[in-house]
Amino acid sequence: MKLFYSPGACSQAPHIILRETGTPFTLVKVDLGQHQTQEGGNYYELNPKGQVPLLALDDGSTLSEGPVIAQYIAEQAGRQDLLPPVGSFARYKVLEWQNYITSELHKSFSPLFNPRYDADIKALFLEQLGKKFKWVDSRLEGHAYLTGDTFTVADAYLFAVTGWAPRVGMDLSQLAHLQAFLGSMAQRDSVKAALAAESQAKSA
Ligand SMILES: N[C@@H](CCC(=O)N[C@@H](CS)C(=O)NCC(=O)O)C(=O)O
Repeated sequence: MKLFYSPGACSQAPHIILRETGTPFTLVKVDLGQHQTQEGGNYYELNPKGQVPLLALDDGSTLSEGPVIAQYIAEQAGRQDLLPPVGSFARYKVLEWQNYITSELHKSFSPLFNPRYDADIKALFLEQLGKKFKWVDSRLEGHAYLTGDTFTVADAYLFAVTGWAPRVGMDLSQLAHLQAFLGSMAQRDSVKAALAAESQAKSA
């Protein structure tokens, strides 16, 4: 399978899960500004939404929406630690986080990256995001990961979006539990490998 991604974008979450599960895959970088893939194709033809990530299966079918891609990869690999089984309450707790991260964190960053939003609006989003991260920090107290001491797909997603904070001038250094989480994540081989591959691609 192929993962269409952009270095440092939300596609980093399914990228980490691909490596975590040992799934064979090829990374294909997308120039989001030019809508071109590194293979030279028009990205809109693959994904009319124009966004990363996109997973392309060997049979030609595609799947978009990062949180769903990560779930698909975890389930295909039979990794119930990354996403608990259908019907279990633990699964809903992971999905609860997936939904929170996508709707409350991920999309609150979008205006901060958009030059067309004015400074007042950006300040409001920064303030709201700051409160949300403070709450996330409180939920991490006493355990390594979001739903306990087991790493799940939601942790990869939180890691990817939290990485954007320095780029928008958000200082999260006082959030001790969140910092401990980032430290644990940085120790994982899957995360190290994903960051190395993306950073190499960025400078290429
Ligand atoms: N709902 C989509 C959102 C994906 C998304 O926001 N991707 C960003 C990068 S993090 C992107 O491709 N932005 C370029 C664009 O929207 O044109 C998902 O969760 O996968």
